[in-house]
Amino acid sequence: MLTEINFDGIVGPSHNYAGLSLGNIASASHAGEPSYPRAAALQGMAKMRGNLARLGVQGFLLPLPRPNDSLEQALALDGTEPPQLRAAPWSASSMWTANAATVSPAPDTADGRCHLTPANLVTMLHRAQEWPDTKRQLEVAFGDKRHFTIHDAVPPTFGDEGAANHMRLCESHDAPGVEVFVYGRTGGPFPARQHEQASRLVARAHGLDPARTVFVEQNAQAIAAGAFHNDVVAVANGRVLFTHAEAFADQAGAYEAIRAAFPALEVVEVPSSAVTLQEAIRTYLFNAQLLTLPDGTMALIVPTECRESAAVWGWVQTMLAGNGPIRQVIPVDVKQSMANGGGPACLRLRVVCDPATVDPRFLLDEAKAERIEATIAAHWPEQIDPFDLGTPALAEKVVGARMALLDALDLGQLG
Ligand code: SUG
Repeated sequence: MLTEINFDGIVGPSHNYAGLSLGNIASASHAGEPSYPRAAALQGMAKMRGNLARLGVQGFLLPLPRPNDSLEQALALDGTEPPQLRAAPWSASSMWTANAATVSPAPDTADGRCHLTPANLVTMLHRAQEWPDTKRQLEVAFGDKRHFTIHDAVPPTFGDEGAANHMRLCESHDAPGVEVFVYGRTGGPFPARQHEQASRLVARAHGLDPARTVFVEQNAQAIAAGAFHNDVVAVANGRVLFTHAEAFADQAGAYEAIRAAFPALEVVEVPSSAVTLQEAIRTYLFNAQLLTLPDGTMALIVPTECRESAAVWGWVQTMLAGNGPIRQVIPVDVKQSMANGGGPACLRLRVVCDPATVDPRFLLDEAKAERIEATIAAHWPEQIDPFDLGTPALAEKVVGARMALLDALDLGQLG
């Protein structure tokens, strides 16, 4: 029985605001502020609990080891370096598991296995350190080689940011789907993090059928406005593509190309006259989880920032009054993650598979949620100020906190 499982990243104990992501407006505008790792992780858990109740299944991935000793050494830190270099080995950015990997479910691939390629994230130093540890974790969670193939990351210099620039349309999870890869072109004020050749390489490595694979260019204006990943301006689920009208370089051409491969496509487009690109990026309306509920209707899990925006909430009310495919809009508070540019959709990696083939230690239930929350409450720092980064006292605290979590989940092998 194939089903879609959301694997949310548990927010790590070193969660902080160092302003490391050029082109990510939230990250830049909160740089230097104190962060609240305990609150951040509990917000993430509350989101997971909500979706567990809604869907009956929920997975998670663990924070990666921080501070990253080998990166600290490689950077030859001696106190004279810019603070951003000092902060990079401490980043908790692996919480945004939409950037952990690109996933092609078994019905889409030539060998009938689910393929995962960890994202190399080479554009940003603090993110480029993630993939070897991410791969190690994926190899445990999806270690059953009869059902999963885990690749190496795409070689540099082709930037790959994983599922954040990838969408799947399908009639049902166990039917072959159409995979849409969205890439950017360099030349604007901010980096285009997803390289076209990275997307094409992943599609080849996963053994996708070219007739069911579509490559679409991101709108350069969207990247310039702060849509550093396509999932900030579009999300797909089932037959539905929920998108801002200015998401793609050639909007009509993108719909046409997708429709040619997937005739049942239903587009829910938000016009710029209702929600500007800037407001969409500020509120993260599209960085939403578009879920199919057990009754077959769709719900959109949005950040609470959407409810606070007159333009966005006005559009939502109009949409709900119609008879489109999205029947509910549910706000969740992930403000600590949002302040670093990570909404509800950034925090999850979708894997379509049979839950029985996943290492059960990565699947959530009520008892485990309580155990994780108790560990967070006991061990996660309440607050981190930027000048704490690099101190031995904080290092001891965050290393100990992660170890306590691994112990609580019987995953000490990832230590
Ligand atoms: O890569 N923020 C992340 C946010 C990732 C959001 N993911 C998706 N859209 N799928 C990023 O820019 C900020 C870290 C800092 O500034 O300390 C950061 O890495």
